[in-house]
Amino acid sequence: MAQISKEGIIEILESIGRLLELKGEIVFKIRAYTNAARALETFSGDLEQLSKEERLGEIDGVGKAIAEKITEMLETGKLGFYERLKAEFPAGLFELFELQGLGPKKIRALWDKLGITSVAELEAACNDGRVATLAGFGEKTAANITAAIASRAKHAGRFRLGEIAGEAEQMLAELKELPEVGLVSLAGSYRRRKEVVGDLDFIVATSKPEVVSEFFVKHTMVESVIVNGATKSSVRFKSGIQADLRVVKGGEYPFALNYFTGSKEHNIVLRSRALARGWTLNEYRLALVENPKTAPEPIPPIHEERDLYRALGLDYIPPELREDRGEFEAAENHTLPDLVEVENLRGTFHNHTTASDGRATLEEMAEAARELGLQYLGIADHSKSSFQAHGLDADRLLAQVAEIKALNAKYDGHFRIFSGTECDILKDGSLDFPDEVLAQLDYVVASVHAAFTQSQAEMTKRIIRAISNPHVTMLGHLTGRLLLSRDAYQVDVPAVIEAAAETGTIIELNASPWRLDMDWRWWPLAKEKGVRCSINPDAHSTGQLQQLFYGVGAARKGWLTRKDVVNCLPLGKIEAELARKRSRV
Ligand code: DGT
Ligand code: CA
Ligand code: CA
Ligand code: ZN
Repeated sequence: MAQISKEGIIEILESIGRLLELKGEIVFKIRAYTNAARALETFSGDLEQLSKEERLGEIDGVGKAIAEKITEMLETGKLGFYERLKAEFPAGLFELFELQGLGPKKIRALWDKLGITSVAELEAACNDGRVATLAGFGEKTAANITAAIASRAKHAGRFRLGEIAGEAEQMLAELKELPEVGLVSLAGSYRRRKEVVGDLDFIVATSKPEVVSEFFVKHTMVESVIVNGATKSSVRFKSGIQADLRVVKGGEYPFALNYFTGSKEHNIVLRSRALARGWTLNEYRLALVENPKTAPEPIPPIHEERDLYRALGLDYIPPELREDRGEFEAAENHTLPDLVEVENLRGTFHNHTTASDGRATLEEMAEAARELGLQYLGIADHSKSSFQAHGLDADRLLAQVAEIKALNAKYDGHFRIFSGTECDILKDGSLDFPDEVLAQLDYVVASVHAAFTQSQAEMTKRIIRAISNPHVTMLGHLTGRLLLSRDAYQVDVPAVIEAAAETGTIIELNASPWRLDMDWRWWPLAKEKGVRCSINPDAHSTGQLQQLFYGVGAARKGWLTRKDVVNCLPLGKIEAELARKRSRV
């Protein structure tokens, strides 16, 4: 038996061709491999037999050297030459070949000139304009690459929560409207508000499963149907995300909802708590264990999820906390936090206007915030070092301060705009504006926007130096990550949290669905150290103010209450909070 299929061999030959081109080898050497791959595609004979008879070279397009390599692959399933060749390149570079329209020559140029060795780095270089200005590339190529990266991510099977929330909520709302539907909910990672979601899980209680399933699979939002069954249907929405619909009977609903909300880790603990009482818990019901060793407790009636938790000796655990990260102990001891809600927010900081890279004017942003029912809006346009985002210099910033003052006079205390800046943290941790300028603002967000490749020690020192400045009210997007796109830079998060606690600096929870940074996993530590959070939409348009919704989801996952979130403070109290650090000695 051959150790490898013909398709496998063709793939390796093609890869070799690409790698040789990447290496800058002469054309005929490259052609030898691509031609051999073409030849094998149309060859219908028995490769193994031919190899045994040492007659592979008789195939048109396969020379002696490549015939030997094919034999090696047939016999061992591998090719030493290929393994050695691959080892000459950084591993991440191979992902770049998955991007449509990007060949070895361009990849070589990106690697040589910009040091790009991964899709994430390439996306960042497209975003900050480095690709467009590279010789032989230009705006159009950069835009094509950005589109190719987006389409690859779309099919990679993971989605930022904010990318698919529109489809999820629309389907949910329409299912709710159906007369045949009794109860309906989204479950899974979406309900738990994970920052990245694999697929959507809808749970419906109905006595007419066919009607509901039919509605689901025939919806205009559906691109293709994967499974169309009586109790379970799966489809792919236009965004590319898969959505599962599970149809259950009314009595099964709390169990199905609970099971499919997860997380898996949370479910495992719930099940073992049930077992300890002599019960088995699954996605449909709670039942008595068969042949119990001791007499089981009677099962109380369960009408909703809350009843299930109570039966298992627990306070109701909100979906965002169901990650088996301490929620069981707290639910047993009645110490679960009263989680922050969207309705608790009174204002927001870190928003951009047309003065830097936003799409709405100051006044448009203020009006949109008022419409959302907020009492105040913080403006924090970029500072001058973020030139690609049209960062403001001191003159333009102070002109904006005056403009805000005039607008505030008009609002006459009913609403307030706070003057701020998103001040760049420079390489050495100094700030993009001198203290005299910062002192004229209501608050300052300090963020890292360049020199991401510093060592962890340097980056940590840089950020801590920046937040040690008494004018820095809050730290913007702590790690710089762009979900599914750019990794966080190296930074010692606990050390920064410690420094924020010591200096009285607020840490931002950047609510952009691309960021959700600082990550929810760190907030319990920040809270323990007494660091407060500001949920900031980082809005670059009026619509993006609603990103606050994702921020609240992440804050809830981080166990935060309204007391931990400064922008739950009303106008009249928030001013003192903003001034608190500056007035410390
Ligand atoms: P995702 O879709 O990858 O973002 O994450 P989830 O949590 O939505 O996972 P999914 O859709 O595969 O399954 C939904 C829930 O169903 C999951 O959170 C817990 C439950 N579940 C699925 N498979 C298992 C399993 O093997 N064991 C247990 N205990 N629960 C499971
Ligand atoms: Ca899911
Ligand atoms: Ca699923
Ligand atoms: Zn920023």
